[in-house]
Amino acid sequence: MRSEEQKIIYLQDYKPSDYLIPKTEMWVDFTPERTRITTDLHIERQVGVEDGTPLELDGEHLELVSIAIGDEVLGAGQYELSESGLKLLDPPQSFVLSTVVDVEPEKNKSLEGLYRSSGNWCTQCEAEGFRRITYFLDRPDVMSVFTVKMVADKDLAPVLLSNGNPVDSGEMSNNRHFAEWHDPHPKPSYLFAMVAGKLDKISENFTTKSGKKVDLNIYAEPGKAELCRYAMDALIRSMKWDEERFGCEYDLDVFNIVAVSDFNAGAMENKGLNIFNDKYVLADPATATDQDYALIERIIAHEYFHNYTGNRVTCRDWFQLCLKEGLTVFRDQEFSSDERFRDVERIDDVKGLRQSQFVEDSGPLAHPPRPNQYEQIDNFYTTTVYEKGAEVVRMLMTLLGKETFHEGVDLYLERHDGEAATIEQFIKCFEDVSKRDLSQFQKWYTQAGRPQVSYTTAYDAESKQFTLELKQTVPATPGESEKSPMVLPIKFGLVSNNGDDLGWDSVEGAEVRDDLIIMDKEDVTVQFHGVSSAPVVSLFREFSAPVTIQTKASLEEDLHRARLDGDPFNRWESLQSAILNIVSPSMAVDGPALDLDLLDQVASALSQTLDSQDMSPSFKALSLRLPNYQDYAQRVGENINPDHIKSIKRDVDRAIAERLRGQLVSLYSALHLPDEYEPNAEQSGMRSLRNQSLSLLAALNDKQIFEMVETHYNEAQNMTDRQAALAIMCAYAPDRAEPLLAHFKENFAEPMTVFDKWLSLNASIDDDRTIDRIHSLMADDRFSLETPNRVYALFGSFTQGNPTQFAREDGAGFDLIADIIMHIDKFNPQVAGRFAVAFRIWKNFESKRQNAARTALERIRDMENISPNLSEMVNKTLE
Ligand code: 0A1
Ligand code: ZN
Repeated sequence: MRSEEQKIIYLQDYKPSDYLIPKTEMWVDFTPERTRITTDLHIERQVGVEDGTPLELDGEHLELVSIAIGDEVLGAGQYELSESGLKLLDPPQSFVLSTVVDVEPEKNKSLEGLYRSSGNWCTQCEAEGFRRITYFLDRPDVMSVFTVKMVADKDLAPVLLSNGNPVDSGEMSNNRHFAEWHDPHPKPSYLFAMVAGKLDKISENFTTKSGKKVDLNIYAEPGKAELCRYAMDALIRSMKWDEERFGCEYDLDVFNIVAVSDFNAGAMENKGLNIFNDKYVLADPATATDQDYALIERIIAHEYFHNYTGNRVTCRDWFQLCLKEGLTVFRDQEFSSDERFRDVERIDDVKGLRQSQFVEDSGPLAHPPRPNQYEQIDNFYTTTVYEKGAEVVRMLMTLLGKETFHEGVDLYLERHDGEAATIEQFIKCFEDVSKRDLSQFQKWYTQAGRPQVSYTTAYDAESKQFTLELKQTVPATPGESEKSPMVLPIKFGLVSNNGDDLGWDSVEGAEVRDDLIIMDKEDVTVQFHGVSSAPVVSLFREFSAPVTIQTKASLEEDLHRARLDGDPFNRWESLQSAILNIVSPSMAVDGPALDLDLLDQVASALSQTLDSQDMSPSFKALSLRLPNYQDYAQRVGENINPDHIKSIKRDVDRAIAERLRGQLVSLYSALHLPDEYEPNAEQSGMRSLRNQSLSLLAALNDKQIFEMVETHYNEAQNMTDRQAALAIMCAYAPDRAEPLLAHFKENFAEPMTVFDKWLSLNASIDDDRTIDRIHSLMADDRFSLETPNRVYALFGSFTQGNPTQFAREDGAGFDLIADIIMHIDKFNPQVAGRFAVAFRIWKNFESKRQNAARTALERIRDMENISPNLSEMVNKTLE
């Protein structure tokens, strides 16, 4: 039952606020029982707004102690209180509103607003958490200059932090002390933050390009500060990179990061005081994998980059979320590409996009990067807003060229500095610098779904003419049946027999600039004149637009590109697509048997890549990651039986492993790493290649190989190798994994970040006893459904990494997740809403599994007192 009809918020209803709050002063008094917050809001009515217009401040879960305007205490009749806020009935034109409220952070398990994590107080205000701290106009286009004085017991909270610069601190009576912070940059309330508690820190400093010294501190729970060294290194590199690549210089005297162990999301870009989920900060070689290090680097950079793209220029309203998120993800991707191997980063990013955003786009939750309606904004922190948003920015760069693109970003940051902007204003900056009409391009922000592209080619040897016919269609998505063609920047090459790109004398039919075709219609025929021999066309190099290519290339063409394409992305892509094309007829439940002989040719192309002197170990490792379950499932599309897909995948992996056995064994044995562990791209690529070789060998299901895996585990000198060995065993030999899992728990799983790895490994095992196993893991003393990291580790790994058990035919996997979601929804609706995403693929299953999933979803939908977050997700999924 829907608890009440949800209110839908529409973009077209946006209206600027009647009142603004240019200045905010807060006094925050922390005690174990409650926190008392006294706030002075300096409020101004906007010019043109009528006298007598009421002011509606947001406020939730607040206990109002007193309220006054200036010296006048307000009485009943002057304001109205409700569950969602406080309404001043007839406020003056310009005034100071003083409120005193009490909140109870100890009881706040939603992890929004002010809450306690391991005894420390901290806040999370994006998107609408500030209203749980005090009454305010909690919307991003109301920006205020904040001054915050924090008071607490010296022993309970020796550290007191807020945004901006520290301006004062001192001792008080009764063992109490205070700290005052002032942030000179006007900011929306979602960027507000406070932390009070017992924390250790590491410190460094950074001198900006104009010579300003900035103090950098990373705080963590006592005893964990030394684990923040890599995060500090990543922060310093990010600050430097942002100056060099985007000209963005840090703008406060201090930059603080705090790592907390209870956090719904990854991290938060609060001005001058980033708060992080500690799994994205804490690392040492014994507890973190190479992948963890890379993620830490990315997320530290991402939050730091928000200082300009998000904080200095923020969003006018929450519909514009991808204005800050898409652009900032693009920036963090570029950072990693500059710091590591660009080609490998690109492939990894595209793999991630396909695994999450493509699935979202093809299901009931599809929406454009800039949606035009929502019920709960928390549900819109999606992969479409973030990752597709980043792809759209990348296409702008491809379309305009790097130089003009950067001029556009410079203009945007200058023109809108200190403002709350829109996508239209962003695009306008690029139109102004490029003098190009980008109105059609803007559809990427407003239209959901992914273009499907097909093509044909013809070469006429006599006239030396090469013809490329391209067609795009955008499939309907929920609520959007009519779609118009998108602008597709297609990076391409005409690959000759020997792998060189062929040139041409002239071209007609479309705008073609060097290696770029700009396709802006449904159908385009491009004629290249003067092409000296028949080419194999390589389209969407570097994955230059987020589309799906529908045309099935011949095996010969795929393998030609896999061997010789000058673009590493398409080399990698063509090998993957060769496998999927061979396998796809057999993927239907009643399809023909797999033609294993065809895989010989794939194996030989792969073997050539592995032998190549030109390719890096990380690229080779990526090539060895054969298409995974999700890749197969996306090919099948509908009527999916996960058991069938899994068994086909196993056959393919085994067939290729058999053909490459000798080479894989020698790759594994011959690669020697330096004694000292470094989490850099070079070393991690080498480890990845060894681990990937071993993983593919394990598909042989051979005792000798499993012994190699055991040795790999026992001799591992770092968490990357240890976890890899364990993951291989869990995937290929669950029985042999048991003693290793026990050993791992006994000897390594002391820090919670490693305990979480252990939980994930357990939940990934494809075995009918896994659900029972999960129940017993939940009984572990260290497990708690109230800590998001535990929940993500155990159940995220189950729903994402164990498709056969999550989507069991008897529905037990769906039921388990439904129970967990319903339980969590009672105290943390954000996390419950996020977990409901696991069901977005339910209509793709065969009918038995579909029915089981529907029953589970309906059970959630009908629960009593369902939160608005979860209700929106489940209803949309069921629609
Ligand atoms: N803005 C942060 C992530 C974030 C998103 C949503 C949150 O609550 C609904 C909290 C944090 C980022 O992009 O890093
Ligand atoms: Zn972000």
